[in-house]
Amino acid sequence: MTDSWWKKSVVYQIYPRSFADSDGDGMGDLRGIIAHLDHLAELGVDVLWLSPVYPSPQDDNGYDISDYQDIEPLFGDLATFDELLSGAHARGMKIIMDLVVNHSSDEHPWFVESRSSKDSPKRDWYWWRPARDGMQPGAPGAEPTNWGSVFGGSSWEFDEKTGEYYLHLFSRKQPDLNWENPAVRQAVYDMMRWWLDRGVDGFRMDVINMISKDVSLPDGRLNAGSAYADGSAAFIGGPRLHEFLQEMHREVFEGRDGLLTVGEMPGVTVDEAILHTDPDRHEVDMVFQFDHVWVDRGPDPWRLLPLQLTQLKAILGRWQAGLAEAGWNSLYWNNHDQPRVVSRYGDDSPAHRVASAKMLGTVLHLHRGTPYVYQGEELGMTNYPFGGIGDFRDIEALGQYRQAVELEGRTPEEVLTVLRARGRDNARTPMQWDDSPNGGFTTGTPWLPVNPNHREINAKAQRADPDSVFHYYRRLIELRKTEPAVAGGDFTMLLPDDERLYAFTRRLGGTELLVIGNFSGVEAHAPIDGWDGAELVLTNLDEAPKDLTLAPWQAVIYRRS
Ligand code: TEU
Repeated sequence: MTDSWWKKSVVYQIYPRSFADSDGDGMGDLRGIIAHLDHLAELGVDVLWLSPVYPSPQDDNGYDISDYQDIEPLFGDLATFDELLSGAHARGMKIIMDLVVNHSSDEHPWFVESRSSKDSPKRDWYWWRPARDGMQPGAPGAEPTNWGSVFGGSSWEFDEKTGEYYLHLFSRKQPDLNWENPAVRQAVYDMMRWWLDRGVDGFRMDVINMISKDVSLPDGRLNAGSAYADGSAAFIGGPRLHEFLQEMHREVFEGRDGLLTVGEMPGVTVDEAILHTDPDRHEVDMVFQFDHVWVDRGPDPWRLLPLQLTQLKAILGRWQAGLAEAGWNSLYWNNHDQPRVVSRYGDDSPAHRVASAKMLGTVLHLHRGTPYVYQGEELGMTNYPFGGIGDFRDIEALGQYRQAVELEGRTPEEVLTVLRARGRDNARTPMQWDDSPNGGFTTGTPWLPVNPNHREINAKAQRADPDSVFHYYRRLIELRKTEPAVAGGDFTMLLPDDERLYAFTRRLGGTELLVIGNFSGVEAHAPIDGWDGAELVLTNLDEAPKDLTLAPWQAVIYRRS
């Protein structure tokens, strides 16, 4: 892809089941998205990323796909999808699809065939292995490796019918596809071309850095107190990953323009990301790295660490510097797997919610890279007040809770403390459209409750209020279009040792921008010289700071040339 239009673009992620429900079944759908396209156009975003909308048993809310070439009936049908696509295109927005091909659903016909017998022509489309040497198949501890699955329990499921195990890095209803088999890869490329021919504008590729495994499947190291080992050394950035991505590029993307590809890559390093995103290597346009959302996660998964701003800056500064020459960063605070950023790195109390949400947006959007806005982030939506485990629906929360409490002896309360703060359902409560009983999301019973704060925090109120988070995000997005240094400028981190202020400059030709965000509830002075008399481009509070002394949660952008 030669034009790199996506460097000047902002992507908006839609989680369809929680966006807008048009038919009262409590579940968002495509018609609901169509009804709100004007909200997105007004915000000014360029690309919509749809989390999976394919037929699925919904074990992991659609990340378990049973048919790659159709639409989940709960969400609509292909004709409605085409309508959504043309509605977005008519408003100048592109649509990229979620591509979930590390695994399929166990209800996909490929897997149904594969599990039917050891001689099935599709047996080798998945990872089947016998029990550990000398052990009784199905007996405790006889799994082929000691790996734990991301959602708790072993990553191997014993299948009575043929007496073997299949690999599932996620839930047992998400068997891993075997990318070693060229027929699997060709089937995936075929399917991708089919969507592109239909008019979609690219893909967000789910855990794409896990598709290549070390075929010897070595055990992982077992940590004290854990029931299962972390096997990721054998499948994160595996031996053939670059080869597979280059093959995919050749087979699917070559000769097509105007597309966007972003690979989700938990655990990817800066050095690997440079190789993945260097345009001369023809792999993907950008990756989602995870370092900056793992900053508050210590070695003990069930202990919360407070944010240390110096660490966050060290991490994002390293990514900015690493991809300065070749490659390109994606920028995100939020997605459907992360808690709400205003509750996590900001302050969601009534006094500071609006200011801190705007500050976080400012800092993110002014980095060098392509920003992603997750639905509701443009409203400053917050975490949900979850009570007990019965309030959660996410397979990850439920599975990890079971493993931690039942197998590893954690107390329910220590596990719940972390799930309330970090659990994925925080991102998945319905979009807050207005102040009516279900927030305008549905006329029925929402599949996950609407946050009670929708009476204060909702799109209708914010679109009518020029000082809202919504209009501030709109201005941030607009600034990317009007100030070339936002997309094109280089990046220099300032004040790396300051625990309150996040400060950096962006420079393009003779123009320089200074960006500062106060990540604290106290006033803070930035000891930076040379900006007297510079133009204040944007701030999130009524008063401009004096002498670079920022009020609590204040953000500023200055320009000089
Ligand atoms: O997520 C991959 C992933 O790494 C997540 O498991 C994440 O680290 C974790 O949930 C953080 O709490 C992708 C999708 O985004 C996620 O929704 C899916 O559940 C997962 O892959 C399996 O498809």
